[in-house]
Amino acid sequence: TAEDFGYDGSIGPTYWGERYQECRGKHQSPININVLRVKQVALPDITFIGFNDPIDNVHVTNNGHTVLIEVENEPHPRVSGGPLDGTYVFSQMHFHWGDNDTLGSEDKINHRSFPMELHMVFYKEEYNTVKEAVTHTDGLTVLAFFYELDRHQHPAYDDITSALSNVTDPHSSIVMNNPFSFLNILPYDLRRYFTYRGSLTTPPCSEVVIWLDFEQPVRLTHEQIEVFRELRSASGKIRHNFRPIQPIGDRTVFYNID
Ligand code: SG5
Ligand code: ZN
Repeated sequence: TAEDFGYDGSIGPTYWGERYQECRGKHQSPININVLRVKQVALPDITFIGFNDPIDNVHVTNNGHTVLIEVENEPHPRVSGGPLDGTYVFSQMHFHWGDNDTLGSEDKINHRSFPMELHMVFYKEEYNTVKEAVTHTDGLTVLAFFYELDRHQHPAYDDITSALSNVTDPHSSIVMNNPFSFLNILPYDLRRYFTYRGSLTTPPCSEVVIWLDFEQPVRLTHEQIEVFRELRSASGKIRHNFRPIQPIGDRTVFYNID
C-alpha cells in the first residue's frame, strides 16, 4: 500500500522485492527500448474513445507518491485496437519525474531519459474493475507519453499546473475548474508507438500491463515541469518517483509505424 514503499534508502526500488515477490519477476517495467532491436509491425489503428470530449469533475490528487488525475462522470474514456484485444476503460493518469531535467522518465529510448512521463492507466472492460483486472495478464494497458523541454509554454498544461499548486500537500485533492480534454494534453502523432508486455512500475509490480509508449514527446517548459517538483510527500518534496530500468529478458518490443 501507499506508505510502505518509496524511491530512496531502505524502502527504495532495490528493496521492493522483499515485500512484493512480483517485483523480482522476469517481465518487469520499466525497460530501456533499444530501437535497433525492435520488431517493426503494422498494427490495426488505435481507437481513442472520448478523448476529444471536454470532461467535467476531474479530480486531481497528491497521493504522496505522484499526482493522480481521475474522472468522476461516466462513461470514462476508452481505448481499443492496436495490440489490444477488446476495450479498455480509463482508470487514472499520473506522472513520474526526476530531480532535474536530465532524468525522470521510467522507460528509456536508446538509454535516453526524458524529464517526465505521463501514464494513462486503463483496465480491460470485461474484467469490470481494476482490482479484478490486475489478476489477468492482459488486465491493464498503460499509454505512456514522454516530455521534452521547449522554450514555449504548452497552454493546455496551465490548468494542470494551477491545480497542482493547490495540492502541494500530501493527500490533498481538488476538482478542476475547467473542463478537461485528454487529447489536448497529448502529442500530435499518436500513430507511432512502441509496445511490449510488462508490469506495474510500483509495488505490487504485477505483470499485467500491455505498455504503449508513444514516440513523439509532449513539449513543456522547464517552469511547467518544476511545478511537479514542488509537490510534497509526508517526508518532504517528491524529488523523484521513477523506477530504474529492469532487464528485458526474453521479451520483444514492437514498433508500430504504419
Ligand atoms: C501510480 O503507479 C499509482 C498507482 C499505479 C502505480 O503512481 O501509485 C501510486 O501513486 C502509489 C500509491 O495508482 C494507484 O495507486 C491508484 C490509486 O497503480 C495502478 O495503476 C494499479 C492499477 C503503477 O502504475 S504504473 O505502472 O502505470 N506506473
Ligand atoms: Zn506510472
